[in-house]
Amino acid sequence: MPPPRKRDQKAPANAGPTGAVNRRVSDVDDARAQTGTHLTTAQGLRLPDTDHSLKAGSRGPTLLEDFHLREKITHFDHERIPERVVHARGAAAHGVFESYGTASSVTKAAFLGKKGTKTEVFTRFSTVLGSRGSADTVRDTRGFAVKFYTDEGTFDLVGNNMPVFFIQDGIKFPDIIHAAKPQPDREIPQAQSAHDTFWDFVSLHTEATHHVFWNMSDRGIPRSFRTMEGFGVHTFRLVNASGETSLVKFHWKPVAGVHSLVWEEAQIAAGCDPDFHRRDMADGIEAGAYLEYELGIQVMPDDGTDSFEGIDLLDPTKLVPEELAVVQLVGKMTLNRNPTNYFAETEQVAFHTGNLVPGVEVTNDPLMQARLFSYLDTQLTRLGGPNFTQLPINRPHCPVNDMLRDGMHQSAVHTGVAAYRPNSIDGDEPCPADASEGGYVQVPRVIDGTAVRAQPASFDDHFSQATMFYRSLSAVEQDHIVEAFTFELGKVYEQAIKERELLVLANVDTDLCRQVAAGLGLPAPKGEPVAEVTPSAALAQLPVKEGPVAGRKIGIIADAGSDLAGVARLVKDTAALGVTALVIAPVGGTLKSGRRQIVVDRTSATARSIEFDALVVAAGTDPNPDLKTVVMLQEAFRHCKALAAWGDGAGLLKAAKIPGKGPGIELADDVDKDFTARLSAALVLHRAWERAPRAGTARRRNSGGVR
Ligand code: HDE
Repeated sequence: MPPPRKRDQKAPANAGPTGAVNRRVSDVDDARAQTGTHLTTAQGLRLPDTDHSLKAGSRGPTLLEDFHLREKITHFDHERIPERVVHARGAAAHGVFESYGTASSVTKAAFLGKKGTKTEVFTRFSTVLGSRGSADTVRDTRGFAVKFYTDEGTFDLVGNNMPVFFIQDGIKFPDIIHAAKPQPDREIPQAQSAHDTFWDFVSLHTEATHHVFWNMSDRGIPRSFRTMEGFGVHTFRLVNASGETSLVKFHWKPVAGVHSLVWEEAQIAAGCDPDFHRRDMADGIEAGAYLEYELGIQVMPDDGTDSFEGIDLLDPTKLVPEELAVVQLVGKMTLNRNPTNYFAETEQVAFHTGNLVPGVEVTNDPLMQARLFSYLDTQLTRLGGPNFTQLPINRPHCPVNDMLRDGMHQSAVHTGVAAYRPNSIDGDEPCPADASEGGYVQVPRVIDGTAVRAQPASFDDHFSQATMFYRSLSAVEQDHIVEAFTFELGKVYEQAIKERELLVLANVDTDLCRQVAAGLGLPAPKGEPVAEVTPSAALAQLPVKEGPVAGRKIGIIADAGSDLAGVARLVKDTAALGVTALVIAPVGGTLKSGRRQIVVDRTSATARSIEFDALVVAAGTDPNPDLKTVVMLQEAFRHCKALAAWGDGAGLLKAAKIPGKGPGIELADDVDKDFTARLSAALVLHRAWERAPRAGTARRRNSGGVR
């Protein structure tokens, strides 16, 4: 807290005229919580003992007089704040955004200006439905919220990993969330949509269909945060220096490619490692494998129609296919620093769709309009008052002079007496001037209309883009959607809800509906799906575009009898590619052979296949594995991951009933360059999808099988 300033004192260089100093999270001394070398009370009183309460005799009752006990317990009792009403489960990282300088023709936003302009960012990823302690890998939409600390003020791009949303009007948000969160009688199920109220809602509000298809697709179970796309969802209005406007959709394109888990893997991870995604991000950053995403914009003319190629740009259940408006890359975000303290940063960060900068404006999308109210409002309860912008993580990284005063948890010590403007009293305390340059001025817009609770007719098409999405996917991805619908509806108790959702599916794709109905043991109803859609190749995750191998993880199965020189070489060679190799052995400690020693990273009891993108068996390893190792290898095989062995290590694969050859199975005599290169090529492909078990369908709409 800055000391009170006398009238004749100069403000510190980084202070606004009110004296409120702009500080960053790194200014830990500001909190006066971890200074000095001795334990103290919150008042700074040194404490010789914090393990024993003050009692009337060593076996007597505790004295009310014990102020230290009371302070310690009282503070503890109030350590929790309300979790976010949605997106409670999240993880975040700091980073930097660098402009490519390619957006300046459409926006005057300084952070998108000159090539090379750098802006600090804080990005929080989240699931929507689960509580703060729920599992990372549940089937759900993921939040992708980025705070840009720009020189012109903070800009928040509060997006998701899917380009569309369940509802068209924000007034329905409490309803969809009540339906999707655990049911209120028993608070079951946690963090998932596979239950009656969710399917009741989405089958009654068919505008949700497109988003439901994204959730049931592989996008609902991302492999990691680093392999997720992000979308601003709504249409934004960008304004350039000449005042010309365009309508845009924001996209984040992960440099590592777009990859997902398979359903069984997601379920195993939810039990074995509920922190799967946050651990992956934190470990990756710590190991120097930073997360990278390019920001892109689809630019559409702002011609007064708010539509483009027949697509209503104000309807958040619709996307604009990339084939109609290419995604132009305008910059790159690199997440390169883990938070120091989860609560201070990740939990207390407050995003707000109304945090805009000159050059970025909103549109009339009725979902976006409701959000503009909600994000500020929710912080009042969650962060306990109106001063949450003073929390270190929420402070702008530019001067602030807001003329806001007082309120709960006020931590600025404002000087002067005239907290209004203009004023003639605080003489040498000049009140802030109007920003004649660089101020935020909305582009003048004509607003005219009759007050009605109604929506345009164009919002009535609930199915055609769901059909387009489904038919744009590869056969493997389509199979996954069939399986996901069959699983989720199979968890629904009410027959009427299943039947109603089948009717929705019948209006999207007849064959899909037939397959799901067969899985549920119900007749397939007849619908009227649109006859013709133009598929959008950009919506499919397969075929995989070769991405970087860095950031991938392999497990090397070895024991005391293994070729430890080969193990050491593989660890070294893969590390050079940015791949983390962990050694898995029957017991912990060190594997020793002669003078060579290899530290065991995982035992067969602590390792599980889900952690690895590939498993490799070392030569010399006992070919009679324990059951856990067999399960691990079989899971990796079922999940289409790369499997490899050198020398007689292949015997262990055989013992686990893994075929001796086939897609994604790499065997070699020795660890050499060729072996590492083949392993790396398999990793880059993410999975050997050719091994995927096929759902019972002969029909393949998209040019047959995996393309
Ligand atoms: Fe949110 N949303 N939302 N949302 N949302 C919140 O804000 C809300 C919507 C999104 O990591 C809340 O601080 C309404 C769409 C993310 O802290 C709350 C509506 C999209 C996050 C809220 C929507 C999102 C939130 C809860 C419909 C994608 C997590 C706590 C009108 C474009 C941000 C909070 C973080 C969080 C309201 C719809 C994304 C209650 C009313 C569409 C990523 O204010």
